[in-house]
Amino acid sequence: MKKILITGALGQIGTALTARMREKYGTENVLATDIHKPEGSTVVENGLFEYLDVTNYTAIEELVEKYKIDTIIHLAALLSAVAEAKPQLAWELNMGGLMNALEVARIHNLKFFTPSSIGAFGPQTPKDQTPQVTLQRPTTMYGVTKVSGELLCDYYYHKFNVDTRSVRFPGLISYEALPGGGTTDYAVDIYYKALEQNAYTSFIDRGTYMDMMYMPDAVEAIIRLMEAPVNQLINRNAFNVSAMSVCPEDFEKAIQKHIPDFKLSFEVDPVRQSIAESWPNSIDTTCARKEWNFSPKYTLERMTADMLEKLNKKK
Ligand code: AKB
Repeated sequence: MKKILITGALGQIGTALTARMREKYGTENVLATDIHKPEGSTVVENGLFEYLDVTNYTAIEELVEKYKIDTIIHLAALLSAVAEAKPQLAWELNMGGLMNALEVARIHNLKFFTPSSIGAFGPQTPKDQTPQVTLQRPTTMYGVTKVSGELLCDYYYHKFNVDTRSVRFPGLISYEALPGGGTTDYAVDIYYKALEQNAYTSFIDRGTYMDMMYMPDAVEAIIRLMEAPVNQLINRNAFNVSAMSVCPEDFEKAIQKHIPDFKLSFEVDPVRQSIAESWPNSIDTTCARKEWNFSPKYTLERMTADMLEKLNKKK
């Protein structure tokens, strides 16, 4: 029986993943944790929840012992735009938290997942169909922590035999919880504003391509990778995963099929634009598809129809 501890469970991925894992593995087998405890949150109210500051090693260990945890899903981290504004805090949280969680996993022999990101690539990385193994010299603090995190997970696997697994997530689009301070956030915001105002002003410039994926595919990817037999995984660094390579005008066209008078305009944020330009246009997901059967279901069109329907219901 799995006993899973999720850190950063109130974040964009955590909110959707906690709900799905509770459904799949049983509410009593999934412990959601976060540094916040908002009233009325489904993550807090629909199952086990504990306050956890991941920079506190002892606090993680106490929860692992108390709930007899066998798997850690470590999601607590600052995203790219916030990390660029607060680089020291980003290092402290993204690396300090990861190191603590990995150490607990080593000592208690736990299975381990933490996400990397397309942010782990940099301007010298091949831009199109970026390979699984390639040059990684990111120019953002977020990217520095993500590439270091990938290496640290590799180290714990090779040196201590900790079963670490990871994916490089692209921009994730979801309706359950908002992303907190990423470069790809425009791709979530655009749907909210399309319904509220029939218009959106994008902080990412026209023609800027980045990889994206709908949250149900991201959640399914985590579960599939975690359930893949050990001997099936050839690559141990974070797997490239993505469902689409898109620019703001692609969202505009997809939304206009449902809201014909939707208007897209641009007011580019230089910080997030330069982060976006340092990332790939599209990444190659062959290894994930071959080694653990990654197969996203949502195209841009299908995702757009579902996002608009789900957000309309929330109104
Ligand atoms: C961000 O934009 O920072 C994240 C990511 C791609 O890792 N969504």
